[in-house]
Amino acid sequence: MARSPHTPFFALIFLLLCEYATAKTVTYDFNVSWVNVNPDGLAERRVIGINGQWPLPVIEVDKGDRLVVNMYNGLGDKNTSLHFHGMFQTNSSYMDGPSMITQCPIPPGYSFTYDFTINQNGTYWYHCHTDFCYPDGYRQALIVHDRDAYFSSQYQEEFIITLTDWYHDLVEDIRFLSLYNPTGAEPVPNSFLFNDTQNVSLSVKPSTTYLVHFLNVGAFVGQYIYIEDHNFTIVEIDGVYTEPTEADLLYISAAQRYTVLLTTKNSTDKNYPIVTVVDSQLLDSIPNDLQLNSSNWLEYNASADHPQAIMKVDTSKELTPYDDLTLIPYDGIKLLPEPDHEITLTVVMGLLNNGFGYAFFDNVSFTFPKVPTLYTVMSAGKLATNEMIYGEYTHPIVLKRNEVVQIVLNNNDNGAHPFHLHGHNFQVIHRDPPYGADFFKYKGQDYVPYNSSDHAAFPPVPSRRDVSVVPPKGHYVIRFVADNPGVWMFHCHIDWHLEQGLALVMIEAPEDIQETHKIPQQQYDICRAAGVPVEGNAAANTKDFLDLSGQNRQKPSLPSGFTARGIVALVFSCISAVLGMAFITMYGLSEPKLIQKDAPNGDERSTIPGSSARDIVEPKVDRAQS
Ligand SMILES: *[C@@H]1O[C@H](CO)[C@@H](O)[C@H](O)[C@H]1NC(C)=O
Ligand SMILES: *[C@@H]1O[C@H](CO)[C@@H](O)[C@H](O)[C@H]1NC(C)=O
Ligand SMILES: *[C@@H]1O[C@H](CO)[C@@H](O)[C@H](O)[C@H]1NC(C)=O
Ligand SMILES: *[C@@H]1O[C@H](CO)[C@@H](O)[C@H](O)[C@H]1NC(C)=O
Ligand SMILES: *[C@@H]1O[C@H](CO)[C@@H](O)[C@H](O)[C@H]1NC(C)=O
Ligand SMILES: *[C@@H]1O[C@H](CO)[C@@H](O)[C@H](O)[C@H]1NC(C)=O
Ligand SMILES: *[C@@H]1O[C@H](CO)[C@@H](O)[C@H](O)[C@H]1NC(C)=O
Ligand SMILES: *[C@@H]1O[C@H](CO)[C@@H](O)[C@H](O)[C@H]1NC(C)=O
Ligand SMILES: *[C@@H]1O[C@H](CO)[C@@H](O)[C@H](O)[C@H]1NC(C)=O
Ligand SMILES: *[C@@H]1O[C@H](CO)[C@@H](O)[C@H](O)[C@H]1NC(C)=O
Ligand SMILES: *[C@@H]1O[C@H](CO)[C@@H](O)[C@H](O)[C@H]1NC(C)=O
Ligand SMILES: *[C@@H]1O[C@H](CO)[C@@H](O)[C@H](O)[C@H]1NC(C)=O
Ligand SMILES: [Cu+2]
Repeated sequence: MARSPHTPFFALIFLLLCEYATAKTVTYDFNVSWVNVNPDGLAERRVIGINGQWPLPVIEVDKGDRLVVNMYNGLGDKNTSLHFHGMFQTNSSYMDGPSMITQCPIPPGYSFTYDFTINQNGTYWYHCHTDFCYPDGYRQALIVHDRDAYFSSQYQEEFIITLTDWYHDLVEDIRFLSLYNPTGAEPVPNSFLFNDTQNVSLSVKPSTTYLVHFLNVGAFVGQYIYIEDHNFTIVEIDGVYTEPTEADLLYISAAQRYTVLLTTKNSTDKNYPIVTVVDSQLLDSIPNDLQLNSSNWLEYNASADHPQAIMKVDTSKELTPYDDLTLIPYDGIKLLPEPDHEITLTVVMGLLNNGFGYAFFDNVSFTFPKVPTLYTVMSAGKLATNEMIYGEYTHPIVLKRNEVVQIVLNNNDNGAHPFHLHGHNFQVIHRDPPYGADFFKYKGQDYVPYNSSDHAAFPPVPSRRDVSVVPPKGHYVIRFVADNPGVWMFHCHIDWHLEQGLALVMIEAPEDIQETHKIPQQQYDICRAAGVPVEGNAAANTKDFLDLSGQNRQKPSLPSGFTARGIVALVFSCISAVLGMAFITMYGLSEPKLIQKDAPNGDERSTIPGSSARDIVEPKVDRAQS
C-alpha cells in the first residue's frame, strides 16, 4: 500500500510536539573547591568555586526538565550541601539541601547527586545550606525558562543580574556569634557587587525589550535598584508571574528575585546609570570608605560618556520602592480561606548565658537536632505526627495534609527580616507598616503586634512569593496550603540571623512523607561518612521516640538576678581591656537598650526570660540614623 503523502508532514508535527513536550535531563558536574578572587578590586580572598571557576555557573533549565547536579566536595576543610532556593521539591524534600534537616552534611572528599524534576518557571537560585557558607561565594542564579510564559513574545533578549553584599573575610574568620559581639551587630559588608563584579556596562540595542532577572544573592543587605530615565515592567517575583506592573524603583531583600521587562530608548547618544542603593537602615555602622551607592550602565553607545548617577534622595518620597504586596499573581489565585492552623510567632533578639547574641522565635533559638528531621520522620512510624519527637529546640511544627496555614509574624526587633519558607511560596495578605510608610525609616516607634480584629481588608488576589520582608517593629501575615509533604525550614534569609537561630522547621503531612519519599542510598552513605545517625528522634533515641534526653539544646538563659545589662557591661569591660575602643567603634555600638526581667526559674531548659515579647531582652543597638 502506498504511503499517504501526508505522513512525513504528520511525522514532523509529531516530532515537534514531542520535542516541545518532552522534558530533558540537564546534568551539571560540580567539583567544589576553593579559588582566589578579587571581584571588588579591594582585596583578594578565598571563595568557594566550581570546577576552578568563580563566578559560578548559572543553572539554566526549561520547565519540566529533570535537573541532575553531581557534586564533589573538594573543599578539603568544610562540609557542604546544596539548596535550590524556591524549588518545591514535590515528593523529594530529601533533595532540598539543608544539612541536618533533610540530609547530612557532605564531608570533604565525598560526592552527592541532586536529582529532581522542575515543574516551575521563573527565577530561582542555588546556594550551599550547611553551616553558614554562602557569603563565602557558593551561590548563583538558577533560571527556569518557559516558552509558554505570557510575556515570552514580548522581549528579544535576556539578562541575569545578581546583587550582593561582599565580605573580605571568610565566615569562619568573621566569628559573628561570639562573646566579642554581644549585641549581635551584623558584620558590615566591605563592598557590594553587581553580577559578582563592579562598574558593569550592559550593552543594549535601541528600541529593544529585554527580560531582566534581578536576584539578591546577598547574605544580609537589601538593595534598591533603578535605572535613570527608564521604567521596569515587573512580570515575575520569586517564581510567581505577576500581572505586568510598571515600577521605577525596586527594593530587593536578601534572597528575593524580580524579573522585569525593560524597553530601551530609540536613540543611542547616551548611556544611563543603573543605580543600586544599599538599605543602610540595616547597617549598625557605616564605615567612611564603604560605598553604598553604585552606578553600572545601560550602555547604548560604548564611546559615549558613562556618567555617575544623580542620586535620588533617601530622605524624600523619592526612595519609596514599589510595594510588592500590590503585585497580582498572573494565575489569579484567590485569597485562601480562613486558616485551619494559625501559627503566631514573635521575632526577638536576646542574649543567652554564654554572652552571645541570639535570635528567637518567641523563646526558642533554633538548634540543630542530632538526626536530620526528615530521617526522624522516616524512622518514627506512627509517632511521626507527634511534634515532640523532633526536639524542642528545632521549634518543630507538624502540619496536616492540605490544611490552610496562616503564619502571623510579629517583629519585636528594630531591623527588617526577609523570611523564607522552603517548599512553598505563600500569599502575603497583610503587612504593617507598609512600604512607603516608615518601613525603612525606623525612628523608634513601638512594637506593633498584629491585631486580628483591626487590620485592612485582605487583598482578594494576594501577592505570592517565597521571601517576604517583615518590617522593623511591625508584622506580616502569610497563608499557604500544606499540599507539599516534606520537611521545610522557615527562616530569616539574613545568613547571620540564621546562624543566631532565627529558624524553625515544619513537618508537613508526615504520614504522606513516609509514603511518597524513597530516600536514596547515597544519603545514608553520606551520613555514615559524616558520622551522623539516620534513625531516631531529635536526640537520636531509636528505642523510645518520646524520650528526648540528650537532645541538643540552646544555651541556658541568663541566670536570674543577672541582668542582660550586667552581662553586657561585664563582657564589655573584658573586651575593652583586651581590645580597647577600636572594637566598639568597629561594631558601631551605641548604648544598648536593655529591658530585663528576672528569669522565671533556674531550670536550665528555660531560655530568655520574660513571658511576653515586650519584656524580653533587647540588646540590639538602636538603628535610628544619627
Ligand atoms: C576537583 O578539583 C580538584 C582541584 O581543582 C582536583 O584536584 C580533583 O581531582 C577534582 N576532583 C574531581 C572528583 O573531579
Ligand atoms: C569601580 O569604579 C569605582 C569608581 O571609579 C572604583 O573605585 C572601583 O575600584 C571600581 N571597581 C572595580 C572592581 O574595578
Ligand atoms: C562535618 O559534619 C560532621 C557531622 O556534623 C562533623 O562531625 C564534622 O566535624 C564536620 N566536618 C567539618 C570539616 O566541618
Ligand atoms: C507525588 O506523589 C503523589 C503520591 O504518590 C502523586 O500522586 C503525585 O503525582 C506526585 N507528584 C509529583 C509531582 O511527582
Ligand atoms: C508556569 O507557567 C505556566 C504557563 O507557562 C503557568 O500556567 C503556570 O502558572 C506557571 N507556574 C507558576 C508556578 O507560576
Ligand atoms: C552575570 O553573570 C553570570 C555568571 O557569570 C553570567 O552568566 C551572566 O551572563 C551575567 N549577566 C550579564 C548581564 O552579563
Ligand atoms: C515611568 O513611570 C512613571 C509613572 O509610573 C511615569 O510618570 C514616567 O514618565 C515613566 N518614565 C519613563 C521613562 O517611561
Ligand atoms: C523616539 O522616541 C521619542 C520619545 O519616545 C519619540 O518622540 C520619537 O518619535 C522616536 N523616534 C523614532 C525615530 O522612533
Ligand atoms: C556615540 O557617542 C559618540 C560620542 O558622544 C558620538 O559621537 C556618536 O555619534 C554616538 N554614536 C551613536 C551611534 O549614537
Ligand atoms: C547615596 O544615596 C543616598 C540615597 O539616595 C544619598 O542620600 C547619598 O547621598 C548617596 N551617597 C553618595 C556617596 O552618593
Ligand atoms: C484590637 O483591635 C480592636 C478593634 O479595634 C480593639 O478593640 C482591641 O483593643 C485591639 N486589641 C489590642 C490588643 O490592641
Ligand atoms: C517557651 O515557652 C513555652 C510556653 O511558655 C514553654 O512551654 C517552653 O518550655 C519554653 N521553651 C523554651 C525553650 O524555653
Ligand atoms: Cu533576619
